[in-house]
Amino acid sequence: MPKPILRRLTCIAMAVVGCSSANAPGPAATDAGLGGATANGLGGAVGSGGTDAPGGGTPSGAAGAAGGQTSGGGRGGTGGQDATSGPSAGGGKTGSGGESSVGGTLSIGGERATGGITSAGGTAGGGATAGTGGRTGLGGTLARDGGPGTGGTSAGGGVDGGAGGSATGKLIRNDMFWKDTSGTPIYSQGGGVILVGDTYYWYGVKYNGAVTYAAKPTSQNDDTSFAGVTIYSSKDLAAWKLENTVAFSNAGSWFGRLGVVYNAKTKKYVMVAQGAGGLFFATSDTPTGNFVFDNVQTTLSGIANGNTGDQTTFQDDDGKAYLICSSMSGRSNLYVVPLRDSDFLAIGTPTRIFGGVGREGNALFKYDGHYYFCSSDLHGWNASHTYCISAANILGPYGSEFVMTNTDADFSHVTQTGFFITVKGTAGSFVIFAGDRWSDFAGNGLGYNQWMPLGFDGTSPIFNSLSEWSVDAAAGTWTVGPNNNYAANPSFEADRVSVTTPAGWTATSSSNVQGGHTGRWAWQLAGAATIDQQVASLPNGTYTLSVWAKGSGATGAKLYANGFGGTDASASLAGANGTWAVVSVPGIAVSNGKCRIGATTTTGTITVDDFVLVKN
Ligand SMILES: [Ca+2]
Repeated sequence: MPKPILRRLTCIAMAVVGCSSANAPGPAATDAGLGGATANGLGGAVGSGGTDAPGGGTPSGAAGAAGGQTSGGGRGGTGGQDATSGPSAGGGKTGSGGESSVGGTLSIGGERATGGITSAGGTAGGGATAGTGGRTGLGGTLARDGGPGTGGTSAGGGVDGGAGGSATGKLIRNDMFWKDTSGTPIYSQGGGVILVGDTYYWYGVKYNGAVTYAAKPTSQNDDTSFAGVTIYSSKDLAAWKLENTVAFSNAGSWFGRLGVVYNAKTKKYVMVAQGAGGLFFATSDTPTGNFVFDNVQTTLSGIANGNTGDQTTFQDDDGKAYLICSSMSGRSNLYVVPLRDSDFLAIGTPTRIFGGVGREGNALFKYDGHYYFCSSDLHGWNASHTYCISAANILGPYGSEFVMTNTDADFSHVTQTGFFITVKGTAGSFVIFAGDRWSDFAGNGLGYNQWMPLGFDGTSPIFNSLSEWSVDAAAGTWTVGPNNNYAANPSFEADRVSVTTPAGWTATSSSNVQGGHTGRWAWQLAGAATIDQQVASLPNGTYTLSVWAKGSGATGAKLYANGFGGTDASASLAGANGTWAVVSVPGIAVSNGKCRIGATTTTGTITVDDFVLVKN
């Protein structure tokens, strides 16, 4: 069973971090050169904010504008380019620091304030002088990571330092079907991303069943027939352009689990996949070209049972490329397999790095000199927590297996380990966990691609189960998104089987039932029953809680929030009938960084799904 304890401990630690003072740049809100209390005011070209001038609703500091002494950036405010926050300026709740903005010495970062590019844990922006580290200064309360050294020199936030700076960040929204730049759904499963120059290329498989499910995500299918390998490009990791779809006439009955690596000797991009009954190789002169079939290895010597379970590719900084895989049939052996050095068109000698229990969804990333081999349980198309082993050398020896922190609370945001992207920028680096949600074949919710940022506690990776976050690929930083849903496992899709306590929740007298508002599952309370979860690590502020519900005779039913530092809040669910309807509890003023959310009833039955706890 999942153990949410780890997640909570981590969140508590994050919340404590969030309480310390910070030094994020504050938006400069002025009105035609004078800091007035004007909503929606625009800062003058060289205006100075006046004393006590509050920022307007959506103020924009103009170039050169200086925030007033105690001016507060308004919600949504944007610091102007080169703006200088005043000594006590407060960043707006979702304010963004300007590109070269400098945080004032006593400034307080907004709860989701975003530091400017050059102030991400840098010299004056995030925690240099006050020593609070970039993590609260730039990234907001929940933000983590940003890489070692992002925190200021005297800051406490070195290792976990500034998540920060995202003046140009782009939102990643999970739990939905992604669209490419032309508005067409992105069909890419079981693939990988490589970086060529300043452009990321994303390869994955388009299955015909994925098209069917995205068009009507109400019941899963088993149509794994191969439509092609899609190739998308992006410079910001958020907007993806479809460059090509490559079909292979000899793909076979199963084609998938592919990766692309570049061989400098042959100057070829090499695609490695499961296909045509073995290990399938194809090449292209360019990252987006029509990859041409080269060969299939049908028997892989040195790998138990002669072929791979799941697999991905990994290319190290020295250019060497590897197949990352488990063995077929039981999948109880894990391997790092060098590809043939001369052309990458065959495998070399496998090194068995782990064994004894079945693992799949195998993928590897490198961070701060350590290699992390991650994998999942044998849950078929369903979600799993994420197992991890790490080593200083890619061929090992690897240490003891552990479950990646937070991945047990909602089974890796209802995904299976897919692949990883290491984002290196001007202000830091971090790793994206690119999870595969095989919802087309498992029916477990919306969307195929769920990407979450990883943080680190020393050499221990920490999973941040976010539904929305902002990535700044150029800076190598990230922040929590303004519409992030803070509830874990909100749609009850993590548990693929019948349970009486769902992952991430506590429950009495209830169980999951099939037929969700979204996905396969919902949660049903019968008689005197309750389901709830403690959400920690919440930035203080006002929240709205909502849930979809239907029911019968549930006269005492209610949706509730408590333990958030204010008066308990609730809304009746007693009116729920046989049709799904949404009920909300607005105005939850969180002042202690946490909130318990749930639903309860005393009579009848009520079925709930799709909890959302979002900051206003
Ligand atoms: Ca559901």
